[in-house]
Amino acid sequence: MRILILNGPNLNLLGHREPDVYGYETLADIETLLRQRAEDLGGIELDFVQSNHEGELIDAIHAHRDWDGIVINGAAFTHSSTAIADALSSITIPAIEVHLTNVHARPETWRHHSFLSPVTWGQVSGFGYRSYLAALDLLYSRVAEEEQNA
Ligand code: CA2
Repeated sequence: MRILILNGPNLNLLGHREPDVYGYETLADIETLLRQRAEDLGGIELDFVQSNHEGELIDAIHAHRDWDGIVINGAAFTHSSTAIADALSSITIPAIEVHLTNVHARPETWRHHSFLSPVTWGQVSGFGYRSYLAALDLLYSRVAEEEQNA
């Protein structure tokens, strides 16, 4: 099983700025936790891509379209990018939208709308780094079940 973990703009700064909002874990810490979890689940192959550029995120979605699933934190592009939404609609594998913070509880109302939610399997929002771990578990469970039923 192969899962892409895709992270959008500014998430490379995680752990270094605004830890009260986004937590103390760096993106490298989250990668380590996900790799441990992937191993516990029986050796899921993970690829990690972070970019501050919309087109590079779209290229990563296209390049992994024959993988088994995508965990995506689109960061601010979540709230603006019809192009990333189109890229997710153009592939057939399931994607889960994740957010460290509960975007619906944030004071900025522009964070309450997601262009990605309508084209993803679902959203995990508000659990810090645990949002990523939950999304990996959910994708694993779905793909493993589909493989068993095939
Ligand atoms: O809660 C999330 O995971 C977000 O996707 C994070 C985005 C924000 O625009 C979304 O509304 C919710 C922001 C990522 C910015 O990352 C930073 C990391 C460290 C310091 C400052 C920003």
